Amino acid sequence: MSTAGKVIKCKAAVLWELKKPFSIEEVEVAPPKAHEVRIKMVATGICRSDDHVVNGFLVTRLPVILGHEAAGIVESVGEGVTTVRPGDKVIPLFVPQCGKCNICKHPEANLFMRLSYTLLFTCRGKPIRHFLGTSTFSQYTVVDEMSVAKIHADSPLEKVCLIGCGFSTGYGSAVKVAKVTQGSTCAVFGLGGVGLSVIMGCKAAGAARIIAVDINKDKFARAKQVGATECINPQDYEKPIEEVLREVSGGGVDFSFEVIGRLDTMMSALLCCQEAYGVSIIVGVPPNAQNISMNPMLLLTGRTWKGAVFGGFKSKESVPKLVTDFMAKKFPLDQLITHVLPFEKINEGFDLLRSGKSVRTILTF
Ligand code: COD
Ligand code: ZN
Repeated sequence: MSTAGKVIKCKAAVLWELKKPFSIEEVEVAPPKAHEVRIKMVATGICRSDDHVVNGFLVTRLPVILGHEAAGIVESVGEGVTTVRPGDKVIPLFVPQCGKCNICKHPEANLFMRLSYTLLFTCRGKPIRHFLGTSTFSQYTVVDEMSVAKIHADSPLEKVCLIGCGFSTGYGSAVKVAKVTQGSTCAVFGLGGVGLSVIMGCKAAGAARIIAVDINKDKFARAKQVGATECINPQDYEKPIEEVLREVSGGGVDFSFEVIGRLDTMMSALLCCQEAYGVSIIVGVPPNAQNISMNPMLLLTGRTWKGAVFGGFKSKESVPKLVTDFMAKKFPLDQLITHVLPFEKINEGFDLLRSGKSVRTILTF
């Protein structure tokens, strides 16, 4: 029997309070209104940013259904929806692309807009908040049409869900934001799932040397597997890591990436790039409301310092292409997936992330 037009009762992981485990609850999911799409979730990744909400580092109103890195199948669509149909495989987009605003029309920019949904989910009679316009920790979710991309009908959803956040954020930072060049030397600070994806991007762009930097040496084997040519642990040196990197690169790297989310490493990444032409990219999300004080001379000499969300990709047009590139084996995703768990074990998945044991855990529905 068709569920279109009806409220769906299903399971979702609700966060009622900060720093508490998720609770698997029965929720009610409203039918999609005009220009909205209801999706049956198939797989969702657990991203550091979801955990940043749980620990209060990223501020969102509660109770909420988190999750923003996923893939699923369209269940039904609201009036006026033209770009997806029931049965299509899709990836929800936490960075929507409307195609009409100044940001979307700019050739180099992507849109980062907070859509406000209020009454899509209810649980025990209470409204539950949406997160980043996606809320993928639920068997069904509703998103705006500008927050969903149709992908190839044969794509493996339990893998390509990573294209919804972590992979694209890292890979795009290298190929699209930095525009890494053939034969260049790159330094990547932080070897989580996003940092590893930066390495894949540097490799795809033809970098000759990719220097991976992390204080956890257990991350080095996987970094080498995906393309790092050297690995450095800052704790093995007396002098600051930027000096070490300037020395080993003969005066400074061409491209550096901060993929940790710390102010001190953002500064080190800037300082390790070549003073006259180095490019440094901020990928990690910094702690809420903190500032860096810096000497403008560092930029006056010729360095470039930039950042972007979602690897600078325009989401709705780029995600389907990234999926076909993955299917054409242009980059791997398997090395990023360390654990696969049933959705109900979401709290176990978060524990793995917090203990540093996982790169990415995929929850399957
Ligand atoms: N020096 C070197 N390495 C360090 C240091 C240090 N001082 N401190 C920690 N590290 C290492 C850790 O050992 C770890 O290996 C790595 O840094 C960080 O990895 P993870 O697993 O915590 O993080 P990731 O790869 O999942 O990436 C998360 C970011 C930190 C980049 C996070 O800010 C993010 O997801 N950014 C994406 C930006 C974005 O668009 N966000 C919006 C939605 S997600
Ligand atoms: Zn994310």
